[in-house]
Amino acid sequence: MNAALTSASCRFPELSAEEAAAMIDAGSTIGFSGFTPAGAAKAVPRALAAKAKEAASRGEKFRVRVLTGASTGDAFDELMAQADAISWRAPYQSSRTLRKRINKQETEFIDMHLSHLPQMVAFGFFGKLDYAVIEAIDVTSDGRVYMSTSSGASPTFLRHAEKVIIEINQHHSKRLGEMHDVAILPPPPNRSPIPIHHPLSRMGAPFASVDPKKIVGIVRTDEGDGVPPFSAPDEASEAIAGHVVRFLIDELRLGRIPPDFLPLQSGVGNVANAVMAGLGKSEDVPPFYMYSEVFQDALVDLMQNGSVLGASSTSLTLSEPQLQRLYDNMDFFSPRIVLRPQELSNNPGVIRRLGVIAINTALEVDIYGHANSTHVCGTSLMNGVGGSGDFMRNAYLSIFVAPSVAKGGAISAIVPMCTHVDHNEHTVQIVVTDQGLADLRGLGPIERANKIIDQCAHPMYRDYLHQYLDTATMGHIRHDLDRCFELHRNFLATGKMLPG
Ligand code: 0RQ
Repeated sequence: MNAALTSASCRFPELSAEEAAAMIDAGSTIGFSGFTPAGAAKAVPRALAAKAKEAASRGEKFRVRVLTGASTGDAFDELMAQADAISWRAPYQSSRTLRKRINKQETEFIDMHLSHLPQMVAFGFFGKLDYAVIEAIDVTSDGRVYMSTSSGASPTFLRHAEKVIIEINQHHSKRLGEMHDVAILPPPPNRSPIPIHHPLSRMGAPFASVDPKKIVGIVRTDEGDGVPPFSAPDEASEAIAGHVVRFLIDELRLGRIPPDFLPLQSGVGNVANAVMAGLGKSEDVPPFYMYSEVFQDALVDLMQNGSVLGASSTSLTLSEPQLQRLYDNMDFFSPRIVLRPQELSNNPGVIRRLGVIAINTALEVDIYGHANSTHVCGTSLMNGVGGSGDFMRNAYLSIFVAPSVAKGGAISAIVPMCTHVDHNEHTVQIVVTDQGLADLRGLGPIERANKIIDQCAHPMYRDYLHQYLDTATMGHIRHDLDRCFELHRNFLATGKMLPG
């Protein structure tokens, strides 16, 4: 370990990643930066994974409790899960190996709304936060931390952790600070109205703050976020995008969306990317703003061609070529993007105030409009609810999209009853599959059911679903409690929801 200068006025101990990992005891709770792979700590998680592997080679276990803003990338969750270094994880993940461990109950996982995370940390619901490990582009001697490609929960981790390690990543543009707008809400009931009246409103500072006495060291890195590029949209995604775009244009014509449009939020994944690209291409959709949590690849082009005027997000989740395009054109992009902590990017009050149009993907939707985003057959975690609930519950328009079938038709996205409910019938307003769109606003349960089956279910499942509805027990909502999970039971028994 040797002392060295970081920024001009600043002197903190310089550590190798291995020295940093050596300080961290098994069982520690660590808040890492990162919201998606964007801005995730890199060197210290890798060194912790190596430490866990080394412990395993001696027949011992080294495991820690991991908090981040949202998911991370292969270089973090995947690597740490492969080394069995994670005993407990919140609030979101999308790693294949970690998912397996969670579903085998080898790792405890707390699936939660992302906007709730900072408050939960602040009030100590996860216990003491031993360390914050935060990627930054710079840190000053008085404790100003200039974060990299995401804000997420890092400002809160920096405030509440007992010890802090900063990964200074020189891969990123030094101008990223121009996009960050950091504020931490005071505890209730002392919260004044949040002064965000427009997606690009600013209310805070370009840096997060930390007590410099807590910084135990700096680790230097030079490494991209490793965000995988999106593959070209498939046929189903294109069809879904077409239905969403036509619907929004109709809403605009009917005056239910104002002429200068409303801010949009869109989830991650290929369907979401296809919808954004479809909206950007449409000549009938006026240029619009994003109020979202993830700024993803499609938006770089859309901003440059003027289809997207500006964006509020908590992360720049961009593949390397798109990120470099942004860095090469910072004079253009910097005034058009605001990166906020997730408590603000996903804040229910702001989302309702701005009238956000939210578009997210579900695994399955039932005939009454409940949506399952997280648990296959009600038991196996896929990724987590992420920010989808923050947006869907509070949006002006809550739109769920999903391909009508998965696994080559073996699974229907439209089912009699969802095996797990993340978003209920009172929240879900519009359901869209490649087959069509069901606008559920103003409809009672049986009207909703018929519309969802006729517009959204794949033709091969429609007869089954109608027959289920027609023969189910009478009530305000009709269900047959013996048969409501028959499709799921068939799938678990035979690998197909319907025989044949
Ligand atoms: O599996 O890749 O093995 O074929 O699920 O499905 O259609 O590729 O869609 O990548 O957008 O993921 C809901 C998981 C959809 C995601 C979910 C299988 C399907 C495929 C993926 P394969 P697709 P996507 C913003 C908001 C919750 C969080 C959220 C998600 C795989 O969108 O995690 O919205 N959402 N956050 O074959 C069994 C079903 C299935 C199914 C699809 N009914 N049963 N498997 N699959 N439907 C982001 C943040 O919060 C950061």
